[in-house]
Amino acid sequence: MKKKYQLEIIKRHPLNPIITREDVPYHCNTVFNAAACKFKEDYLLLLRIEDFEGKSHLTLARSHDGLDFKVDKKPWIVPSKDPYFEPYERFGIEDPRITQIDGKYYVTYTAYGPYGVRVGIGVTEDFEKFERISLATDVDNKDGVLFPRKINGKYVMITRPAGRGGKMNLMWITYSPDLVHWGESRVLMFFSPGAWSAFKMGASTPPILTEKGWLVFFHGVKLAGGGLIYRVGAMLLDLDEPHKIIGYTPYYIFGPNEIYERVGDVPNVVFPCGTILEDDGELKIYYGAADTCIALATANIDDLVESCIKIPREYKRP
Ligand code: M1P
Repeated sequence: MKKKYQLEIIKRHPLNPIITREDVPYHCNTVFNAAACKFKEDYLLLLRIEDFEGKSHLTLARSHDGLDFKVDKKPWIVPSKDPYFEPYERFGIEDPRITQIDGKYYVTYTAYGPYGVRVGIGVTEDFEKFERISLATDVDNKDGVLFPRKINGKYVMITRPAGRGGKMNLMWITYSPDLVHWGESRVLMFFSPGAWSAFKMGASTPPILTEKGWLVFFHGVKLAGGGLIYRVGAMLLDLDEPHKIIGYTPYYIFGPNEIYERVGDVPNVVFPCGTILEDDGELKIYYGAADTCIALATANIDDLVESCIKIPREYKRP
């Protein structure tokens, strides 16, 4: 089998971008960074939509083929008015991820308020009623992705506790009996795998179960002369001891190249928050481009796993 060059593994859809603000039935500034899942016969995206005050909320979009999406007429999850959650969501809710666990759909999101950012968690069974469960982290900790099953009886989540603004390159893994109380935390990845992610990193998409381990995309950010560049790498984690990194891509495997990724509210950003694995091994990857629109790319799941392990490297934490 011919080996694929690292930037050939993930292929953009020719009809990109697949959702822009013109597709949103109400006025908004931008639409980007969407969670994804299948629900009944539909593909669902949970879109981050930024209004003209600069605040974000989350709105559903639905499709029969994973490409042609219809955006709901109104937002689904908006910043909470509940006295406990309100101060922490006052500036908006951002960057959702969806993880299905035991038949329920858990949404993790960035709660953004005057004190900084936290990971919020809520649950739905029908994509109508949404119940908040917790603000799972303290301040300045975001990019929370939940594993799709409990491991050793505990919920597992990757987050990025990284100082105000997240200007540090590390990810942690943490455990919970109930999605409210989190502990047994430890560093998952510290020190970027390369200069391409030296400025900061964060988990991008919820872990995908493969025979060889949990496959997780992460974003890596480089501070270049012209500003930040957001790119994507992948890592493979041990199935039973997910704090153990089996392998990872020392280089990025996806980065901004097309005009819709290079130009927008924040240039040079590709930011996946959701994937859908098809029965034939094709992985649909939904990503925000330049914080302005949503695009679709695809990859073969085996190629992605191979990209993590083909250069054997032991991940050494300092
Ligand atoms: O503007 C690029 C991204 O910046 C932030 O991501 P992070 O804190 O992980 O670097 C988020 O605001 C994200 O939504 C945005 O796409």
